[in-house]
Amino acid sequence: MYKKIFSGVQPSGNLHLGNYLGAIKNFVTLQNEPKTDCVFCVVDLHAITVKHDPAKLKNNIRETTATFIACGIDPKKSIIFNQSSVSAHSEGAWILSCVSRMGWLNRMTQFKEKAGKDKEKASIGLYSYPILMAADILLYDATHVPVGNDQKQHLELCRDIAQKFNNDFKAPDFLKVPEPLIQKQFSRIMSLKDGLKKMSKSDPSDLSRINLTDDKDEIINKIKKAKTDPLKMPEIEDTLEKRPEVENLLGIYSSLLNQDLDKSKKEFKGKNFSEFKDRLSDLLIEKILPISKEIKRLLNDKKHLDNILLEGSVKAETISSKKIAKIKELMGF
Ligand code: AQP
Repeated sequence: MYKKIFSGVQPSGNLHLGNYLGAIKNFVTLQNEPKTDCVFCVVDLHAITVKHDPAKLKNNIRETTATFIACGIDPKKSIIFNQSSVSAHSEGAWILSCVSRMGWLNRMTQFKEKAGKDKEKASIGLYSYPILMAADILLYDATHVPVGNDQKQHLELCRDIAQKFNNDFKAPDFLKVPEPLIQKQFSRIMSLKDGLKKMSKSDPSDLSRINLTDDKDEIINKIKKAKTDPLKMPEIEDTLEKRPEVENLLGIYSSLLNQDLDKSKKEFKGKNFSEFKDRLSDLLIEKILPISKEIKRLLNDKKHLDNILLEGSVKAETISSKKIAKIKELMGF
């Protein structure tokens, strides 16, 4: 079956292990599958939904682009571009916001988490950003969207929007209803400081995450300081519900090796944490350091990165301008 993949990552700095294991690693696998076309977007319009530093935005866009490439996305095989350079995304978001219902958006838990107690002061963009995300996906007729578990609800909203548009404008199957691609295991990597909180770019503590630009000493230090508990490493039959930090670290280890949690549990059962942490640091250094070095190398040639984005934008523009023209026609413009 032919697959059209679309996914995006916000250029809000500090891309981390959660972004890699939850999303980008999967992008690379998909890119290399037969009968699959991929579009990967640096979703810079999403990055302005919270306060951002204009002086840093351009470099953050380049850094996210460099991260895609350093992780294995090949601009010759996949389209890589930044959202703000293709106007159909903003136009599509407005049109689809007139199809979406307030009640649907009011249910989005990520807005509640991100806006916190001060939701009156949150931007309208933060509230409505899942509609922009829907436009991103629907403009490219994506059949599948690889995301981390935190984006599942937004994908469901995107499916609802597509179905309502098709019904309202009597255009069956015009907007393709996409399937989420969420890994069965390890699709939600948690903070190194709190096993109940998602690893996130915006966490004020740098010790809460492994950044994809961290060096060897930073990785060793962060794993050394990662929260654990006073017990020994679990036995295979132990459930980890009450030990979220241990579950998370073992999950990271397993995901990096593409192996079952049980296999990792067996490897370290009953051992001291220090032994496990040393092995985890070594593994992270082996897997993340080459990415980190490649990101830094690519960032030395800004022009090259800008050209990749420009070429990707031209291709993305060709696809999305046709789709937005048809959307407008169906709406009677
Ligand atoms: N902790 C995570 N575990 C698994 N997957 C994750 N993703 C993000 N965090 C984790 C996945 O990475 C992709 C890109 O995410 P994003 O940068 O566009 O936005 P986000 O989900 O809001 O990421 P952050 O790190 O939490 O950013 P901030 O702090 O800026 O809000 C998505 O597929 C996401 O699921």
